[in-house]
Amino acid sequence: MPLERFFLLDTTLREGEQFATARFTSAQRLAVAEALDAVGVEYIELTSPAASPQSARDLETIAGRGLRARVVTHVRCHPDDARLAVECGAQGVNLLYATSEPLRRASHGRDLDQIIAEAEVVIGYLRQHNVEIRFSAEDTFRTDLPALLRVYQAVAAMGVHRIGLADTVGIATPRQVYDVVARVRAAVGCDIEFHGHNDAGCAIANAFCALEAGATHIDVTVLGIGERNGIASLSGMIARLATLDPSLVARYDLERLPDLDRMVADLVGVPVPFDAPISSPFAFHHKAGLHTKAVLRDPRSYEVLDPALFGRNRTVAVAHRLVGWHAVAERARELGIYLSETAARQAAARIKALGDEHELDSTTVDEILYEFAE
Ligand code: HCA
Ligand code: CU
Repeated sequence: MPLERFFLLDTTLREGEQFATARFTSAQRLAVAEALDAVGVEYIELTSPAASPQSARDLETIAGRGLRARVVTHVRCHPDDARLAVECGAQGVNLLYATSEPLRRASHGRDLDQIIAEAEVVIGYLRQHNVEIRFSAEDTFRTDLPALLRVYQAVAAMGVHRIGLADTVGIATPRQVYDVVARVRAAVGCDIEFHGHNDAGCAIANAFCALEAGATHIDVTVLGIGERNGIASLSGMIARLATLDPSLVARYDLERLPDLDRMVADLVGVPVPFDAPISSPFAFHHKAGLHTKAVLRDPRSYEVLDPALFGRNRTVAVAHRLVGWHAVAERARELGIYLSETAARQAAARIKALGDEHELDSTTVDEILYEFAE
């Protein structure tokens, strides 16, 4: 059954470098690779060594570092690039060839027979070297299914370890991903990788459906950074899986995720997004009275993820006019003050009235609580 055997391939150092504000120095590339390795992702994908001389040197350094993760590089399906990848010591080579009609026209102009013939040369070369080989059809979801299956079956017969499905333009729907992956799953025996962009906000949902349909490898980046608005995020994918069953992600060092997200956010000069699963400053923050009442009684009422799993704490907001008396009483307890229910209700009423007048801060609220102390 799917979900039991899956691998995360982090491509922050390839797809992530394609993010508008990303430019990692060699030292930063190494630091990101080591941080990813410490979290425990199974694969780390690096920019093609053909991209620039420093990219080739960085691949050599990181692939030679003895990380637990497999270090793979992402290259065009071209003999020169494949050779360079092998020479730099990559442990895996992720080949890419555009198969959709719009991209074939705008990009390389080859037909399917030519694509398959060129793939055979490159895959034949790589098979003589000790590397994991993946072949991905760029823009999979705008490629017609018979053409797609033909390409995948051809490269599977050439002995690739994995084929890749890429939602390059972020157009696929979760159901479509499920259906296409299931069709591909039935047609080839090798592993299946999914790479999904977030243009329509479906990257994580699509990646999850791919897993449900039998994909084995999911591409992610830290915070989801990548071309345009990026792909599925590492923390998002982990959150998605952990809500089903924390044991699915128990092999990762989850407490490192918030730091890793902050580190990459700093490197590319953005804040950790407010809607980032796990790492958002507000991911475990509760505000409205109804929510705080229930969550203080039983965290599972409004939390599907235990913040402690990720080394985070729950926070309960009191300095606002939506506050409820339970939250007020809890804040008083934190301050070492005892408030009866009546006093807590009165304090809450005062906070609400003040909150109608202006913004509140926690110092003001604490002062009110001290006033009501018995
Ligand atoms: C791109 C390439 C890619 C490749 C994905 C893959 C995409 O930058 O256009 O190798 O599977 O989204 O198609 O990132
Ligand atoms: Cu991509």
